[in-house]
Amino acid sequence: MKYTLIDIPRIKNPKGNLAVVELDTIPFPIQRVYYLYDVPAGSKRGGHAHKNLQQLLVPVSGSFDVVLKDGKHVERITLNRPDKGLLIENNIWRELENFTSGAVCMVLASAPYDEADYIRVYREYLNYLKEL
Ligand code: T46
Repeated sequence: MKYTLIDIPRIKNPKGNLAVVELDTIPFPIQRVYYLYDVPAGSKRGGHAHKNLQQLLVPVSGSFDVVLKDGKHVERITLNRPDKGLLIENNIWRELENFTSGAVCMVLASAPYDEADYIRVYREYLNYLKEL
């Protein structure tokens, strides 16, 4: 499964901690930053794969689960530390759920938004994998 948990370098301080993502923290130059917030209880996000996009998901507040599928394996990863990010490479199906109240999912992305890069139907995703 093409994912990696990344330790985000942090500077600890009794006055509050500081985490830094720099060019060498992740394997791509950041082209876009967006974040999910005010996610209602029970709501699910994601439910798609990307043909080319790579992303780092960071739970800057609260926690949520990410379910990853690659057509053969399924993995559930709980993200609950602002200094631990989940790097998801391309061609991986992802579903996000179990957001706690006030949770914020910040995403650092390798490319600008492009709807043509999405596969939003699971059956189409499985067919796409067969063509690779
Ligand atoms: C992912 C998870 C974690 C934009 O116009 N620009 C953007 O940069 C994004 C990300 C979305 N949009 C539009 C497209 C849709 O009309 O915002 C709407 C909601 O997007 P989507 O249904 O893709 O949102 P999520 O939360 O299901 O998925 C997003 C990312 O799309 C996806 O890459 O991994 O967050």
